[in-house]
Formats: sequence, C-alpha cells, structure tokens
Amino acid sequence: MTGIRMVPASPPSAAAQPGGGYLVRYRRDGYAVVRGVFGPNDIAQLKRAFERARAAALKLGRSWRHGNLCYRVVDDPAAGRIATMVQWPAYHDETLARYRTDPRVLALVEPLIGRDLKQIINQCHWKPPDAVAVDYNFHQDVRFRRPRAAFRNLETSYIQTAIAVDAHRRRNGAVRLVPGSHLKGEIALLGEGAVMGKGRGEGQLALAGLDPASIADMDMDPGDVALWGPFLVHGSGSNRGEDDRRVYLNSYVRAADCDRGEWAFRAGQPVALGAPQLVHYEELYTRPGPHYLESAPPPD
Ligand SMILES: O=C(O)CCC(=O)C(=O)O
Repeated sequence: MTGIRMVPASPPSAAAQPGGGYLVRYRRDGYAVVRGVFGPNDIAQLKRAFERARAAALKLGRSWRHGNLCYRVVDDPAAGRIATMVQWPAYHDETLARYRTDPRVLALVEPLIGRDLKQIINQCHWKPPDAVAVDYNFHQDVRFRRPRAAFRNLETSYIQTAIAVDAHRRRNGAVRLVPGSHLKGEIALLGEGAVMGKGRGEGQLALAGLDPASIADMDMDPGDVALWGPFLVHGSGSNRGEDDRRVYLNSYVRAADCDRGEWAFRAGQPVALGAPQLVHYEELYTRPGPHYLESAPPPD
C-alpha cells in the first residue's frame, strides 16, 4: 500500500500526515503502514540484535523458556534447524529493550490508545530463505488475548506494531491480510485449529465469509512500521526469496483496559523492564526457571 515517506530521524505524528494519514487508513482498513519511521542506523542495530537472539536460540538447540523469554526452534523440512521466533528478548538485550519503548513508536500509537501503555507482545520473527515451516494461517490476534476478562474494549485499546527489519514482500513471506475484515468482529472459524502450519489458506477465508480476492500484501521496506488491530484477518506464507525476512513485533494496550502485560509507557515516558510480570505464560510464578520445551510453542 502507499504511504507517506517521512524523514527517518523525525518522530512521525498524526499532524504530519495530511488528513490524519495512517490514522484514517488504520480505522478504515484495520491496518496501516507508516513509511521510513526508522533509518538505516536503527535497522543496522536491530539486525545485530536479531543475530544475537538467533545465536542464543540455536546454541540452545531446542525450544526453551525462562520466564516470559521463550525461544522457538524447529527442524524445518527444507531449511534444517532454524529459530523462528523469540518472545520477550527485550529482558536481555539492550537494543531490543530500547526499541520497544522508542518515542517514534509511541508517536504512532498514542493518537489511538494514549500514553499509558502496557505491552503484551515483544517478539523477533525470522523466516529464513527456503524455510517452509513458517506459515501463519489466516487468523485474528484476538484469539490469543486470554484470559478474556483481562482485556477490555479490545477493538479500541490494543495495537500490534511490526518494524520491518528486512524488505517484506509476498515472495519472502510477508504478512497478507483482508482490508476491512476488522469490522466483522471475532470470526469463530478463524479461532479454531493451529495458527502455524499449512492447509488453511485462502479457502478458509471463503468459509469465513471473506473474499480471498480482496487479500492485500503488507509490503514494507526496512524501517517501515505496520500497525494492525486484534480483529484484522491476516496470515503469511513461506519464504521463497533469497534473503531472510525479519520483523520486530511489539503490541501495546491501553493500561486501564488490561490487567496483564509489562508496562511500556507511563504518561508517555518509557518504562524499563524489571521482574517479569504475568503476560501469557501462566506458570510464570510456579515454574519461572529455565527449561527446555517438549515441542515448539505456538505463537501468541
Ligand atoms: O511474522 C509473520 O509473518 C506473521 C505474524 C503474525 O501473523 C502474528 O504475529 O499474528
């Protein structure tokens, strides 16, 4: 989709975009891409941080958890042993910690959800070239927001953000989505079955009353930031390109509307991570220590 390319070092603001720019698109389509939020120096730092996280994951060799920190390592039929995701790397990596509370991201989400924000998702995603076990079936993120009682007014209180670390195109497994699908509310059919895997592609959309012909690709260049809401129907395919496809995901929720998560901003000021708080890992307080996992954890 088209967007307004901004000077990389400037914090984007709603005012800087004629007619509300990305805010209008976000409300209308359920998602928006803002171009050039981060510059080449930011992306170089993020690439190095992703390399550190991947090296740590592959050194462990299997999926592994320590508190909220969790590495997802799989044996891909085509690409061999790969790290596909790390959840909450920011506890242990200063660079990733800094970008989770970057003022340029706050400037994007503040007009929608304010400046007192908790965070639910902090994830690095990798799709190495040729990897096939990295597909995300079409889904809505609302399915992961559990327990439901801990999240209120989800449609207006919660935003997922994704910083493109690499070019993000359909060929290398970009996110694909159905514009406007957020207006349909929660679609029960898309809450069933595994999110990661194959076989529930476009046919599933038709069964859910959505037109597969309306699917759009979330094309991004490094430094672009995508925002989407918890009801947007989206998924992504395999990487058939030559290069890695990495994105840094951070989701934010209006603190008054959520009983879980780590604080990210209080009155617009970044909040550093401390002792892990309850997010998704229900055994955080009963099994907080490091341990290998029997199988690769599903996304959340
Ligand atoms: O990284 C991707 O391709 C998909 C991410 C996604 O769908 C999600 O986090 O909900």
